Amino acid sequence: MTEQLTLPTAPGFLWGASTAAHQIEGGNVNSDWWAKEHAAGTPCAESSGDAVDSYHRYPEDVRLLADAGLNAYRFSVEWARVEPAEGEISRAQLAHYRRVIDTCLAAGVTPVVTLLHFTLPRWFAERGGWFARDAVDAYARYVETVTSILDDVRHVVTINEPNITSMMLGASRRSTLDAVGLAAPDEAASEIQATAHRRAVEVLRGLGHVRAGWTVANQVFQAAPGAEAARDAYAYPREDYFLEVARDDDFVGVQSYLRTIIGPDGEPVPFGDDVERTLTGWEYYPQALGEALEYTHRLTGGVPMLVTENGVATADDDRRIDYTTGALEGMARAMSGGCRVEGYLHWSLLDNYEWMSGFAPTFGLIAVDRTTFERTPKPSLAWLGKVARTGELPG
Ligand code: GCO
Repeated sequence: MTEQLTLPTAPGFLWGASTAAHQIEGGNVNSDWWAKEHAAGTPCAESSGDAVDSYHRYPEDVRLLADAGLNAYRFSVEWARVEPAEGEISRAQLAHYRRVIDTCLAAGVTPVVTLLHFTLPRWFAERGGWFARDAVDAYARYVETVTSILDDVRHVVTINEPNITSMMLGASRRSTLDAVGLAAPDEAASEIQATAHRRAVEVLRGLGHVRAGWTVANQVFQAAPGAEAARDAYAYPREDYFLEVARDDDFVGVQSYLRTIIGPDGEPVPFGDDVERTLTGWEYYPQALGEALEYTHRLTGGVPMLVTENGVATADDDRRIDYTTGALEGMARAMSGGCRVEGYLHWSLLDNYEWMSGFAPTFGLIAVDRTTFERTPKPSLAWLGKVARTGELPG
């Protein structure tokens, strides 16, 4: 029996794709990640270099997205560009990001603006990053600065995946730098980011027209038989804490790719050799999104959700369509079960720089030639646009 699943359609629902500045713009030389990529013994496979030159080519990127029938674009503002030295604001860079917003609006695309997507200005990182005495004030000042370009913007993400940042900081503080995985988070960093987030929400709400939230990397923690308590203990500092903070927000960004099974020893259970893996080495598990939405709904007590990332690293675009079909089926079921979801933003619009893994894992709906920067939409882009227009999953 085929189940009849209905999905909402554009324009009432946000259907689009996500990116992040460091991963697509290129030349982000004043950021801590650029420094990390270029440090002796760097764990990064390669430099982000020119990335995919979206800093200059964003009009084409937005046009391709809009032409496919999508109506939302999530991108990030790069703090290291807007405030290249402490207290020194670049009006030209603010104007650049305002042009990105204007380009979206002119194309009928709703901009979803992330204020901080992992990368920090070097000056901020060098004085201790989130652990510096006045880190929250410095971040709040940056947020206030960016408000000057947020006219007509309705969706703002304050901090992307603070839970992953806390895990990265947890790993580095125990001097197992870059053993990122799901390391025990630095709980001080979690609290500082929560404080910074609340300050940003307050500033953004002051504008009157902005709805603010943060995004949480959802790992769909599952318990192996008998490991329920171990699962809960593992999940709390890595995920639940951040969802609890989101209870007071206007929306919460759900970012979902995979699941993690926790064994009775309280550690993730490695998956077997028979499991299909993606180019990031993750289990191919499209059901993750529906489960992540239901979990987030429960933990936040029903705060509206925006899928701010969901996708798969694969060189086979048919697998991307298959994965996304499974994910959207899960989303449709979650919605019919009472989850309030306001949009689906696929990760990613473009093949891009995947942090330590470099350019090899391709998540994009659009391929990019690394030498000429020529964009070539994959079939999945038109496919997602059709889903957005019709609310139907073909096949
Ligand atoms: C993250 C990000 C993205 C990634 C994506 C795929 O969570 O790491 O928000 O920057 O590229 O999740 O790994």
